[in-house]
Formats: sequence, C-alpha cells, structure tokens
Amino acid sequence: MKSIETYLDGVQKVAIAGHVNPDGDCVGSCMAMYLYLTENYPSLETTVYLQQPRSALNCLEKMDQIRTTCEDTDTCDLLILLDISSVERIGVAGPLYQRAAKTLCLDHHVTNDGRYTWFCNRPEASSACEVIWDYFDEKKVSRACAEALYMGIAHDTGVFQYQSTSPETMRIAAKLMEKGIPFTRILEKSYYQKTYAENQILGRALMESFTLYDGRVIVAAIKSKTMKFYGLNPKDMDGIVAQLRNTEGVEVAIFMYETAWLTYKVSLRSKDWLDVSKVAAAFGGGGHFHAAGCTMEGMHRDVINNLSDELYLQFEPHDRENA
Ligand SMILES: [Mn+2]
Repeated sequence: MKSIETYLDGVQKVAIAGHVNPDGDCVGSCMAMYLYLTENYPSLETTVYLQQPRSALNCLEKMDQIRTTCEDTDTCDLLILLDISSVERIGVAGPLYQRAAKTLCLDHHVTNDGRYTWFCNRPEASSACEVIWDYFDEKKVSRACAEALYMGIAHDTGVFQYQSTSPETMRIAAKLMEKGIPFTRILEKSYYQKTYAENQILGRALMESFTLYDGRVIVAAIKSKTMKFYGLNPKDMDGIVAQLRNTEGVEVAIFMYETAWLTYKVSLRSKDWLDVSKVAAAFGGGGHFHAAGCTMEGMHRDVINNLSDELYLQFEPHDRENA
C-alpha cells in the first residue's frame, strides 16, 4: 500500500518543496503535505519551502510557516518534491536537491525527468493534490489539510471542468467536503476573485487578441511596459489563457507575456485533441496534454511565427486525416 509513512523510516528532517511560480495545486499540495506531517508526525522536523505565493492563494492555515529562502546551512534527510516536473523547476529549495539524503517526487506531469530516489508520476491524475491523497491515511487528514487539497484539485481542474477531472477526482473532492471545509469561500477567494487591475489586463488581453487557423487558434500578448502601466506581475495574469480558451471554435489558446527584452513566457491551452505539451516541448518547455508552457526568445512576431509553424505540424496531419 502507498503511504507517506513508508518513506519516513529513519528520517528526522523533512523538507517539502514546490516549483517556481507556485500555482494553486503547488501551494495546495505543499501545504497539505506540511499540515499532514506536522499534525500526525510532530517529532519530525518539517519545513516547507516555496516562493511567496500570490495573495489570492493565501487562504490556507499555517502559510506563515512557508520559508521563502533556503540557507547554506539548511539540510534534510528527505526532500519531498510536489507538482515538480523537472529538477530545474525546484523553486527556492533547489540547493537542497543535492544535499538531501533521499528525494521523493510526487507528480502528474506528462514530461517529468524522474531524477529522484523515489518517484511517482501519474499524468492521468488531475493534480499533485490528487496524487498525494493516496499517500495519506484518510482518517488522519484534518480539516485544514483537506482545505489545502481541495484548493489544489479545484485549481488544476479549472474547478472540476477540465478533461483531467475523473470520477475519482470527484470522489476525493466529496471526501474533502465531508471534512467540513468552507469550499465556497476557498473558490471565491483563491480562484474567482480578481483585483480591479487584474480584470483590466484581462480585458486588454482579450481586446487585443487575434486568431489564426480559421479561428481555431487564439493568441494574446502582453508587453512588459503594459504590465508596468497596470502595476502587475506575471502571477496576476494567471486566468487570461483560460478565458481565451473559452472562445467558440478555438482549439488552442496562447497567452504570452514579456519577461525580459525579447523574452516571452508562453502559456498554451487546448480544448480537445491537440497535445500542447508537444508544442511546448519543441521550444524546451513542457506540461500536460491540455496545458503547457515554454519560454521563447525573439521579437514578438517571430515568436508567434515560430509557434504558428509548430502548430501547423499538429493541425496539418489532423486536418488531412479528418478531411
Ligand atoms: Mn499541478
């Protein structure tokens, strides 16, 4: 049987780490693991490392315990990596990867390099939270821990909407609800609520978007000077690509923003048949079938042209088969 307990033999110091730019599933899984271990194994010395999550995600217990820096003297017997698709994406706890006696990675990305002592990757699972649920004893999951798991599952499924949502996802969500969690408050605060500036930039992205391939691809780009004008950072633009994807007739939505001169962070979402992780991988990125990302360099129009060429390689054979 899978249980987190089997990995704790002879372990005194546990470090938990998520990926860079932590999203809802990353924060949820790291905090759920932190709460589960501190509540049920108080003799362990457990630390959670994360980059400062955006304020909307700040609705879980004990988030004041998050360490946003890793000291040269920090060590651990076991490093638990959650929602991390590659060693390069370990956030602030990156230096611990070399120092840790053992590493355990629990993940759900199609593209994971698997360089860990123990590794469980379930690409079919909706979220890292769904994966770690299997490692917990249901009776030992507190309400606070359940809140964290629920937040992670809800975020990675677009509130139980995406293809990755399975009957098992819903069964787990039901069990979490039975713990008495305030699920409406969690969704409202962490998922739906936007600041005025976030809504403004969403509006701007939608207004300036354009379509390719007969409306089957939609693209929106935000320059860094626009982000500066609204006083926003990348975390504030999280929902834009999902909103683009909702457009009728669209198979692929692309949202890109400038992170530095001639450098764009690109997010890709697909609705149905197109595997965007393949497109992202062509540019050194990765992710899931329906959600992926990469970083690209060049002029804005060159980046779009390169993406368009890569999408052609997906559309052309598909169209020929279905002609
Ligand atoms: Mn995830």
